[in-house]
Amino acid sequence: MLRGKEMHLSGTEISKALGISRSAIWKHIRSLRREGYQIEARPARGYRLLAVPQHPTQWEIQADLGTEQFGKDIYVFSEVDSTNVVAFRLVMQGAQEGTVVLAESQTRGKGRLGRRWESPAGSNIYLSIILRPKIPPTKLPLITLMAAVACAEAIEEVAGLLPTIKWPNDLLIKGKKLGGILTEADMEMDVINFVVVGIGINCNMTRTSFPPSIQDTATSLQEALGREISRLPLIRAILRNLEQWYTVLVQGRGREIRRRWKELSHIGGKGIAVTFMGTVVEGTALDIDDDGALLVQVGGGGVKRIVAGDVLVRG
Ligand code: BT5
Repeated sequence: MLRGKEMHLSGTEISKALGISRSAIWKHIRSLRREGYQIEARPARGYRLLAVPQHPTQWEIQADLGTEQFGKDIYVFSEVDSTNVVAFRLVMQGAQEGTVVLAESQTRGKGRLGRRWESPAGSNIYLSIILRPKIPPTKLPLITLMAAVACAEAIEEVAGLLPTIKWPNDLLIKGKKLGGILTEADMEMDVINFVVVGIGINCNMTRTSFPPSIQDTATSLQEALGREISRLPLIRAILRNLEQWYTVLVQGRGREIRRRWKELSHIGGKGIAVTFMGTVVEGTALDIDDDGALLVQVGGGGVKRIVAGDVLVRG
């Protein structure tokens, strides 16, 4: 209603036109501001729109989404500590499965094991989604793998580039890190209460805008394509693909995820070293098993099963 208006619109006018109370209007204005809309509020005059956000909004994403459940509720913020942290808070407030949190920037973007995810403003995707899978906790690693597959396919659909996946959570282009996935769960011995899957994808960043520490190892879609990409269709494609692959997972068809994951795997058959909490396993990446664990052929003909760690590809 405020779009294209030079003058202020009073609370009474808006309230009449939309049939909602003035306090409801104020609540909406506050949530629009959190999304990056600049709205002036003057006591005797009302509201005036000064600037709209440059990033995809909740309504734009939902307009042509085509999912059943994922993205029914979407929260978009200009800046948060971490979208995963916000998603955890929303679960405590009763958020439903498929609720999405997006931010333009993160002040404490999280990688795995306490590492940091660089999250500058205005150019990338930082997205978290709340899931309540009815699967045994042993199958949890499959969530990360299915999310990696869904993101790789979404990127191919929208940008025409198919990333490879490095176990367990890296999306790579030409061996450089384009994105990462952080799966965090709240669980008990034999039941998963909920899961938050956090996805970071570098979209419109140039090499020099990466911090020096990751300039040689990170890449973005803009770098790979030589042009900027629009984030809106990519966000939609990610949510659609996630919903499809998640359905495959909860229907117990993990084998299909495993098969697709292997086609996209960056490490199959390669010499690797996997590090986890100070221990290193060296060998050849063989496969993943039905629970998403990595199987490594080690010296002497043995096979080690690895459930967590960082992979270094030797060649
Ligand atoms: C990851 O961790 O790859 C998981 C990243 C998940 C980020 C998303 S953004 C939305 C959601 N909210 C969050 O707070 N997090 C999730 P890991 O495998 O531990 O990789 C971290 C390492 O990647 C760092 O130690 C750096 O070396 C490198 N890195 C950091 N930021 C990067 C970036 N923007 N692009 C490429 N590499 C990066």
